[in-house]
Amino acid sequence: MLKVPKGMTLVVGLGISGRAICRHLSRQGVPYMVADTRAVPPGVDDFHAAHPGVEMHCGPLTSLDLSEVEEVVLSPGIGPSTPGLAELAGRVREATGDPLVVGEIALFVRACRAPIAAITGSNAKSTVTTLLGEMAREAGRRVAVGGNLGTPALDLLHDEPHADCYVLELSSFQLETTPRLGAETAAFLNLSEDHLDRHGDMAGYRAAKLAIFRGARHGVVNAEDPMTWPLERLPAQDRFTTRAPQAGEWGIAIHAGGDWLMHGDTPLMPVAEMRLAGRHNHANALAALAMGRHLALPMDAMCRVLRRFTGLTHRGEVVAEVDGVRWVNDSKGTNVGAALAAIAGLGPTLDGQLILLAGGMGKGADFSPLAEPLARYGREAILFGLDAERLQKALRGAVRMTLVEDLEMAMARAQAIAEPGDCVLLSPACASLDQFANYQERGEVFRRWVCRLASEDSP
Ligand code: UMA
Ligand code: ADP
Repeated sequence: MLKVPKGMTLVVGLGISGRAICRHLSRQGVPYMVADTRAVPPGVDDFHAAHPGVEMHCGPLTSLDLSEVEEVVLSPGIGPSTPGLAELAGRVREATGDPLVVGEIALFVRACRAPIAAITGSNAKSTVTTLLGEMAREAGRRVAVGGNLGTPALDLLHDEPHADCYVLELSSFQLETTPRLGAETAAFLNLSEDHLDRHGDMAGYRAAKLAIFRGARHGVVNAEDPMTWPLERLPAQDRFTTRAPQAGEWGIAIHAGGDWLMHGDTPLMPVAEMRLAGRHNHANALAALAMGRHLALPMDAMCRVLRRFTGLTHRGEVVAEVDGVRWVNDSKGTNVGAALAAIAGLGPTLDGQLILLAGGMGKGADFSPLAEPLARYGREAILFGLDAERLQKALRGAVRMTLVEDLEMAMARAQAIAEPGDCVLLSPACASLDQFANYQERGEVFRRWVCRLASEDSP
């Protein structure tokens, strides 16, 4: 059994976060070694080259003696109940009283000197994080944006040390190992089924996400989703809704003959001026506005961003309109909650009907919540991939359905049945891994196909 020497920190995971943690500890002069549960983790050689002399252990953590370890810093992909770590639960570091096992974000909090704006939720994290970052930039702030979105939080500290605000997208995996975030403003956007293999059940998943509010000065929650409400009283809190807002809430109401984004009874801007489509994206805008206002960003700068922000690729992205049919790539709709929001969000904005392309690896989820909005807005659901039949069973009676082999066949079928005013929406409610490398590749296949269709169509 390999003993981690006294005073030595153990970094677990050799992925993007693990490497960022190692770079950070090296800069801080903290002695550490690295472990990865895989026998041959990708990129070992690069790691040795970048960190000569750092000891590495590959394989089960149960073959490590951690009795005298100084601290264990986990990558998000490795849970605290991984064999070999579970025994450390509840133990604290003598020197500081902090939990012995933490994650990357705990190190970030210790080293960060500027306010943190943090965003979590089952869906829409990346969109709201990017929107808020753009709003802060538009307001002239020096802002650094990252976290689960891509650039590890610890790299931001190094790359942008003089930022006056850090905007972080945080996953339940990252929050689970963050004892106290102490955010200036923290948003919990929505909660729907995901990652249950890691968190056990919805209660465990929610508890992990609620950690975003620990030590927060201001919280932003979804008025329509009580699961996002903190258990403790925060110094200040805002609520957003897609309905008419109550006093103090952020919402949507009729003003001057159209729908407007509102703060209480103050109209902010017409929804029609936003480039992002769908009710779900209006909710995302309201969440970003609520956080931005707490950070004292001017409303006119924030609204300018909403007027030009077209969204992130693969998230409700309008690829083209061909013969009056809108083709929307929402390949990032990898779970039922996301697809539900996309269908229910886009449905009411259409002159025609919705043609849904869905399927892939369903991760055991219950697809039945999709039946109601499809019954209301759907022309047809075209189903492909591993769980097409499970989807078909769950949607029986709600909407017309066709089963096909793959996405390209689904698109050909959609083209054949679409009528002007319709929207063809790829929001699969499933992971892509049965037929694609990842959701990005699935979205690219969709985009290429639509672009070809659009170019054939042009004279
Ligand atoms: N792994 C092992 N053994 C180890 C370490 C990792 O088997 O010892 C496996 C994990 O189970 C996982 C993979 O390796 O399948 C990657 O895990 P990691 O923790 O090393 O991941 P990173 O490369 O550090 O990337 C992480 C986030 N990934 C995860 O949380 C799984 C990235 O989010 C994030 O962009 C990055 O940190 C920077 O912050 C990705 C993600 O899928 C996009 N996140 C999930 C989501 O959004 O739903 C939470
Ligand atoms: P995340 O980073 O949480 O995965 P993204 O911003 O990448 O979130 O969006 C992922 C998917 O979530 C989108 O493709 C869309 O299907 C769905 N989505 C967008 N806004 C919302 C919302 N307000 N509520 C629920 N789902 C949403």
